Amino acid sequence: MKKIISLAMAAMLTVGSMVIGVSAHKDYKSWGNVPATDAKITLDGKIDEIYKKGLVVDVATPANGATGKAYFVWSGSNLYCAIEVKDADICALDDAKNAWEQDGIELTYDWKNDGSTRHKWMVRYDGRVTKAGDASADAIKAAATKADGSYIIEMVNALPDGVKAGSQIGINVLIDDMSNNNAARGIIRSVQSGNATENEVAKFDYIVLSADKVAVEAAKPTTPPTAAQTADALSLTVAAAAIGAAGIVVFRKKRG
Ligand SMILES: [Ca+2]
Ligand SMILES: [Ca+2]
Repeated sequence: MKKIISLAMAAMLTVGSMVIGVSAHKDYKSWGNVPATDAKITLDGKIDEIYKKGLVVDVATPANGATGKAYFVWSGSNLYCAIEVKDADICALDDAKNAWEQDGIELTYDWKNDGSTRHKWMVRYDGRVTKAGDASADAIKAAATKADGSYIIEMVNALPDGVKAGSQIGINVLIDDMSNNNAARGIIRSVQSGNATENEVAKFDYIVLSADKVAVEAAKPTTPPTAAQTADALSLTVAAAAIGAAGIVVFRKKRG
């Protein structure tokens, strides 16, 4: 009886916490599911095909010159994020300036999605990384490529212990957009980061690591597969035999 009462109380507590919410942070919105993949991803500052099957988020609010797209997939114990930035005025980098006063991106994860930690990295368009908050520099690897009017920053983080399929991760992404020879600065956020400034971790929205897997589609063959060729040859033989047999019948009828 005692056990039944304990179970009933546990059930009531569970229902209660679901109604009240475990923490306010979890009441914010999901950016969406980040699919898993077994595809090989090369950290080279280029958008691998598999990213296009991932979670894709616009980084374009408020509009302020630069815009971007952020791609997310996860694989094994790694979370990948690639951000492609369109920036018509990419200013020269200057080591004397702060990282956030250079063209580049800022990526922040709250691994427990409870507002308790702020793991932030600022990556400039040449791939240089500056850490902030609770982040360590070796928790991220980054590569970058730059073209006329655009750059790509590709990053991979090892997932901390306990972060797995089903986990929610608080997140904020923004683009630091300098213009006019570094004289002016704009910040471009993802729409989903609109609730919070870059350091208000407790207000972050979140991503969800999905168990669903995505794969790159196999390239279409340029010649028909062997099995189809064999089938075609076989049906031609059957057709020829049928014509032959019909020919014999006709011939016999004429003779008869
Ligand atoms: Ca790549
Ligand atoms: Ca710029």
